[in-house]
Amino acid sequence: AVALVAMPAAAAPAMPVASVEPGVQRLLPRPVEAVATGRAPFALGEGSHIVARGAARQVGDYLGDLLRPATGYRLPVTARSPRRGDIVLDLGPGKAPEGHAAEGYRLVTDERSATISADTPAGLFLGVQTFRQLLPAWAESRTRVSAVWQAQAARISDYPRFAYRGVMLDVARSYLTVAEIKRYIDTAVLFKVNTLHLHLTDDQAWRIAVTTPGDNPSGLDYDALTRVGSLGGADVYGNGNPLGTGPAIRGYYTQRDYAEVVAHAKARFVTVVPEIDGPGHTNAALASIPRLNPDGVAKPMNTTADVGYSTLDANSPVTYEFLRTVFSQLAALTPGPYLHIGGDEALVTGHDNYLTYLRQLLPEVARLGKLPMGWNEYAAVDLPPGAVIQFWRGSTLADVLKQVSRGAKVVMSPAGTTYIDQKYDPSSPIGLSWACRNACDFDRYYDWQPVRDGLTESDVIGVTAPLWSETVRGLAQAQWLSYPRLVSIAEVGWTPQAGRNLPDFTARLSSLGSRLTIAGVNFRPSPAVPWT
Ligand code: TNX
Repeated sequence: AVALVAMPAAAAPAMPVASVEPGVQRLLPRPVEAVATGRAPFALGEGSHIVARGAARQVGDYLGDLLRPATGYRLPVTARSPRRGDIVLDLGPGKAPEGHAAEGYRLVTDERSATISADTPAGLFLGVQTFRQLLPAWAESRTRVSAVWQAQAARISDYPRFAYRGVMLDVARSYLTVAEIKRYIDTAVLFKVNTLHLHLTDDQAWRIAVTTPGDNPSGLDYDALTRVGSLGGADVYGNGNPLGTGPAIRGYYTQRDYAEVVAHAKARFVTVVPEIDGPGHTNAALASIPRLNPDGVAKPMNTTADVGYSTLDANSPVTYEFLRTVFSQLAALTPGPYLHIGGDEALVTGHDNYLTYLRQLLPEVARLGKLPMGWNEYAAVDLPPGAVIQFWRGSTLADVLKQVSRGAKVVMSPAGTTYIDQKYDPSSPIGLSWACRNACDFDRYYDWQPVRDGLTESDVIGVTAPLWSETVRGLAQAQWLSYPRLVSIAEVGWTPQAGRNLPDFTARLSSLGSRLTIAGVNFRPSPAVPWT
């Protein structure tokens, strides 16, 4: 993908990349416990195998695919007893740090082997991301490099602070291809992000195909959601702007496309959380299906960035027939536990209608065997235990706390410290600036406490960085706004609060530039980082 706007390219490393000493001091996010043991380093060689048995094989194959291009080694995934220079994926009960079976892992590197142990394949996968960062940045190269493939001798014991470590892509305001979403995932997992929230629908566009069901009492034309509703996007720049309009902004996912994204994510232990926003943020649906409107007349498509003017009709049975069809097809495409119902900024719905809408939709989500997730406004109604509230602003805090006391959980996305669609500073060519002004670099997104506002550590299941896309066109721009700030949020989600501090994080970021450059990932070389 080519950036359509002149923006600073990824930093040219100031020093030769090979001089960067990878090691435990460089890891992102910072592990719970990591020591350099002072032994001889691990050396990957021509004869190295990846030793992985049973359910560990999937992770072994992933690691092999990752390392073969740069090293040119065969790296067969085998079940042999480990030899010197092998990478060992050791899967079994009791291997992870105690109490952290789900995603914890241990990693030991020395001249004998690199051994990752975990209770689950997910834990192995996370350990692999750490190991990857111990290797020279050239390991990210997609073409062969002659480098010394050593990893510092270390002993690491690690597990996440939160189980939900997310990023949100707003594919409604601007479309991303399946290939772009896959590449975006591939980079995010390097920082142990494990959830991809896809904002699939909004006022400007509808991106997911819904097939017309056999049971269609109102005779709704679901094909129109993509035939009509996918042709939009947030065209904030207007015609002729170098940021581009037209095809880059439009598009939709067939259910096959969508399943392909979900499968790619799943193979990387990433859960996809699909969002169908409502009752507000629904103009594209109202423009596609006339009968969703009380007067039976389709709304015009609207490609402005305006919000808060649209609503589904909470008092029409057609609305719920429509939602049942959409959410049941989405549930069938969703192996993960959550369906996100949106619920934000329903400014013309009316409070009673808003409550009516949620009280009809939430049982539907439960009937589909899923837990609901929604923006914090939706805490206005009683939620089932395990429901998740995505906290983006404090306006409904009393409702949030009440629902939490009844068993709801919280994902923190406070706009001022997680919205990676905001400009870094006024010179950023893309980005909005309502949630954060002037100084919105990685430091601000790093230096905050996700457990606050009367919430406790166990009320919060994690964090998400939303990348709203009114101003974003294509993968390179998405990456530019994400890096390095998504790394900040990833560490907020992974590393215990007491283990985090900004100067240390800044120092660790410095070697990331070369890694991202070699990986072909666009980023903003933030001036505060001494990029090496
Ligand atoms: C607010 S945050 C929105 C989105 C916009 C975003 C732009 C939230 C739940 N709603 O509709 O895209 O601001 O930054």
